[in-house]
Amino acid sequence: MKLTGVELRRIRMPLVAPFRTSFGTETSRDVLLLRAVTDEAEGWGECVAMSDPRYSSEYVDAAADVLTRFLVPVLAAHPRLDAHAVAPALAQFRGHRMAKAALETAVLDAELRASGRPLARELGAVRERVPCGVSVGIANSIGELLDSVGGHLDEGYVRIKLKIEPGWDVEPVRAVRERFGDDVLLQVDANAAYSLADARHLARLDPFGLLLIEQPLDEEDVRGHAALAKVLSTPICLDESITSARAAADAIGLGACSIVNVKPGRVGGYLEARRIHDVCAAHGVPVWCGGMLETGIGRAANLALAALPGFTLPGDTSASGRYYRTDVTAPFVLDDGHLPVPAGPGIGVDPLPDELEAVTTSTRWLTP
Ligand code: SMG
Ligand code: MG
Repeated sequence: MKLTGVELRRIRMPLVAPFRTSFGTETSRDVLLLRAVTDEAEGWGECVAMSDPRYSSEYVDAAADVLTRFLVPVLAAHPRLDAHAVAPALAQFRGHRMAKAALETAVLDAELRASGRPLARELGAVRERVPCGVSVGIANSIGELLDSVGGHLDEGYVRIKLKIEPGWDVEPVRAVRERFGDDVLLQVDANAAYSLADARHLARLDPFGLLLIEQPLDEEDVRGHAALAKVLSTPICLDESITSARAAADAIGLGACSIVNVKPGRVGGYLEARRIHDVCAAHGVPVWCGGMLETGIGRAANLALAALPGFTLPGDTSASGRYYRTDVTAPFVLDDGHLPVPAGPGIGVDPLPDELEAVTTSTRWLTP
């Protein structure tokens, strides 16, 4: 394949409600979409970087910059491009995994569309639909939280994840358990808001039978997580710390986690995400698919990944309506707590031109 150009398209999608985490409140999603044009087909990729470098060091403007100045020019000069050649070609540039992931996904989508192959089958999917969880932001009050959790359970979500931070942890978990019972699959996500000094406080979550606690400590504090794991009976799951299959193998080897959240954008793409799945499976470590408030484009690809055999826990692969009143693709709608895995070529969905145009804030066409 030969890359003939890449369109960078910035869109702004209003959220149906503000989404608050330990690092900030989102009211809209500023997304960078990539359309890779090759001599054989076109493909789409969605960059999961957020507006500000708070979830991780990456942010949308930086992703657009590194793509424009470094990543796209190198791929455009590649004589025989395929998705497996992308990461080696871009390895000369450090970091920027979210930008690299978006570009690799767009190339992979084009390659798969050219030969009529669905992404799910390419990755090794074994399911046609996947059970879905939902991530519930920090609320203004316990009452508001219970209304929100109750609404999501009524919609059919099979697992609830509560965002936590110091001052919003034990009480919200207790309240949800008291109202909805011990059978609800429940987990929490701190987005690195605690330190090892909080170990005894976090152990107060143990009696509530949580599936896991996600990323309690700093992303670089792998040893701290290993020490915390010795204190908690709640299993530790890492998100921000797992930037590659090597990082996953190290974290597992050090005893820092017993569950892994896989986000293709965070680790450089779907091919590395599959390697993480494989490493975890080899160690008997369950994985689940994380979310970054994706539009239908990123969501479609995540559903393909979530259909792999090692994804034994429900992911943050919620319906489009969890975040967006209108999506840029046909919306993903929950059916009995599940979403369908797209079966068409590539990522299996196409942006709707009018919907896409309505939310576009800028476009830029990059040619060799
Ligand atoms: O897509 O449903 C989603 C978001 C799920 O909580 C979610 N993501 O740390 O796992 C995480 C967060 C990162 C984004 S928070 C703005
Ligand atoms: Mg997380």
